[in-house]
Amino acid sequence: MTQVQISARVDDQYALFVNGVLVLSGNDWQAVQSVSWDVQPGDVVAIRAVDVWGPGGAFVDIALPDGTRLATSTAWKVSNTAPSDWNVRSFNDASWANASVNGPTQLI
Ligand SMILES: [Ca+2]
Repeated sequence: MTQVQISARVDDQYALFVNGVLVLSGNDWQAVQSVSWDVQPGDVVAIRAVDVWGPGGAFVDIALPDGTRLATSTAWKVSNTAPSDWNVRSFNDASWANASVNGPTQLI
């Protein structure tokens, strides 16, 4: 296990999961929230983001102990609908679209 720092800022509301476990949530688009969490290769970080009004977007940054940063990017998968198991390791997201970057780099 490796302890990472997961930070998120979402316009407007979100719930962030690691392997289906809720680890962060919020409803203030101006606030960055962070949590330290133990992960291992193959773990899934998933975020449910909801835009209530105006522009919307989500930014997630995962900081590893060696300085590596894994931020939201076009490598992340997105969908407007999801089955109940969408946020666990066994879920196959092959049919989901890649995220698009909107505005600043790494804002999806
Ligand atoms: Ca919004």
